[in-house]
Amino acid sequence: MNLALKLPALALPATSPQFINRYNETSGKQTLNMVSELTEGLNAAAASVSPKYFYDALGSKLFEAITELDEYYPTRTEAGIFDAAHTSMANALADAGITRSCLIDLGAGNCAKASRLIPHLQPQQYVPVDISVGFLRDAAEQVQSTFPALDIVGVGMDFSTGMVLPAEVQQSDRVFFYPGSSLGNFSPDQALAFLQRMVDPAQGAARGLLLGIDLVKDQATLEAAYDDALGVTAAFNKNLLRHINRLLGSDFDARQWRHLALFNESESRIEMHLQAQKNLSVHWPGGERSFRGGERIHTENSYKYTLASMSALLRRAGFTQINYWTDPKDWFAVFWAAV
Ligand code: AVI
Repeated sequence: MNLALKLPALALPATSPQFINRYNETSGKQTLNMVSELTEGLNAAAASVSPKYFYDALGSKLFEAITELDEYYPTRTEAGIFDAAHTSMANALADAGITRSCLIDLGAGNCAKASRLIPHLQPQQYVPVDISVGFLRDAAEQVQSTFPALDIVGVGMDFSTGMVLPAEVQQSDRVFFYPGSSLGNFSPDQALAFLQRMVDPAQGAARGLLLGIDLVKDQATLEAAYDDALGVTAAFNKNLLRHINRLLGSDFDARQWRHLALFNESESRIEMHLQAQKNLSVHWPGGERSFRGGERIHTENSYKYTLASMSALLRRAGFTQINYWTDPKDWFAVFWAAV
């Protein structure tokens, strides 16, 4: 049965989605914030850069390529779980009394993952949210042409700092959708605060959450996923230096840096670093930093959870009913958490 045909909307002509932009990438304040965040991280004794700087135009393409790699199992494993369990997921929403859901897609990107779920969950409203405003606008138009009667409100905003949504977003039956194990790029404390903002009635006001989470597994599988044979993840990591050069006017030379990906078992996280291959100096207007050969810049953490540790985190955040679905190898889980 083609479930898309069950949507009442197909009988109606396509309209344009609403779009509300709360994010201005090029505002002077935003630029100043980025410069001070970057220089603070680069000047720290243990240098670090936020992983959000991976995602310039080339970085986003490299990430898309990563998701196609043999070694990078999370994307295809999660897709398999959604394919196998979408009916059970729709039932979980119904069991929680959520009948006219507002599906809020955090970091929606091209909206592809939600588009595959919409026929099954049949939301009343779909709200893709992202900071890549132009890209999101096009993606929302595309979803609207696939589901012409669906009420779509695209929102350009940085949801990592606050979860207050525009008034146009339906207040009732809000279900957040946060796939891809993106929560793993926050520290557990940051993840907890993020989930708490989601359930806060004055902010996200979530009734439920569908969350994709990568699980702890053997070290070799984890490290290969972040250090692939083709070197795509290495290019993704080094591209950060090109992006910083553009933002800061610095003179990083990507050829002088080596990509490292290590599983830190005690912290239960993959760490990505860039390691200086020799003694070198980097300069930018108003500053500079010397690195000894072997010294590193910490560029990303990707935390891996167990079913028990993620269930506990969701409970601490205020979710009460928790279910999950996994793949046959228990490599990845999709959690359903209701308030
Ligand atoms: C976006 N995020 C969930 C990815 C991850 O697996 O932590 C980013 C990534 N970094 C290297 N490969 C993929």
